[in-house]
Amino acid sequence: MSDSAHPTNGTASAVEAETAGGATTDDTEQTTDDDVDDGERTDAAVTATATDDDARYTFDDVSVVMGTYNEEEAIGTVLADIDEVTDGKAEVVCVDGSSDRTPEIAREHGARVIEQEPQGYGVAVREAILTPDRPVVVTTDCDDTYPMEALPEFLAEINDGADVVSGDRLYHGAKAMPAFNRLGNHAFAAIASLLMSERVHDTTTGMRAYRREVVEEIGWTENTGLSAELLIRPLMRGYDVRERPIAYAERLGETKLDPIGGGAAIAKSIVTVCLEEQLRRF
Ligand SMILES: Nc1nc2c(ncn2[C@@H]2O[C@H](COP(=O)(O)OP(=O)(O)O)[C@@H](O)[C@H]2O)c(=O)[nH]1
Ligand SMILES: [Mg+2]
Repeated sequence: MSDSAHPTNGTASAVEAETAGGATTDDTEQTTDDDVDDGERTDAAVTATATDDDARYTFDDVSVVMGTYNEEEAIGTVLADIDEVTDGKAEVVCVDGSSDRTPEIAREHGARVIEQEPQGYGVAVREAILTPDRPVVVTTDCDDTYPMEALPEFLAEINDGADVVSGDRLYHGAKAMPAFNRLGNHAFAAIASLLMSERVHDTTTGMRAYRREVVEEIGWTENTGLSAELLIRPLMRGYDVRERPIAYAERLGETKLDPIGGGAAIAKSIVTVCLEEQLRRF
């Protein structure tokens, strides 16, 4: 396990994955220089790995999804970046609750817009991850904080066998993040690591790539805490979850998360989800 790209691998219990779609190969080798997957995963989970050159996913297999809530300042930049980095190939899905011009701008950029009353981050993002039928789903926030330039690296990790690739904002210091949030995020990672007996570094990041089977096979329960749940449940079920350092930029527009109420909700989600997953093992 190297420091520069700390992988987060599950403990290989109770894996429920079924075989993947187009990229399934017979090649079950998933070794990388820092992948410490300990080899007890089921055959089905292991065959969900795209490691054969002919079966590698491209951006034609990727959907980038996000909740959008009054993000007219940022959405043009975010969608233009995705377009540029993926050469226009990635599909974009926005679950939108805006009262400003966000959905119009999204449509102008060719995104698919699903309208939904604003009910919180997790309600929007759950809809967003379950909507596409492409084999790789990438989440991001629509606030220009996340580096779309990292999409090729995330896709490469999926092609290398990862089930979930999670962007770790704290590795590089996250100086653009408000200090209170940064402190909170370090605390969330510490609590989750203790409860899982597995070191994680950033539980609430909004930028991750998932094999579609992972998002479909797990039942998601959290709202504000969905981001943490999306890391914890796959990891505790033995999926190959890898954290990768990413840059994090200052937000365009206003945050939609109340730091205190939202932080408390996230802490509660982390404890609840970790305990549920521990109990599930018995
Ligand atoms: N559709 C929808 N999107 C939301 C809602 N709440 C937050 N979002 C979006 O979810 C993403 C994360 O919210 P954000 O304000 O960036 O949270 P922060 O990163 O914790 O500051 C942004 O793209 C928001 O526009 C909501 O109730 N409905
Ligand atoms: Mg954000």
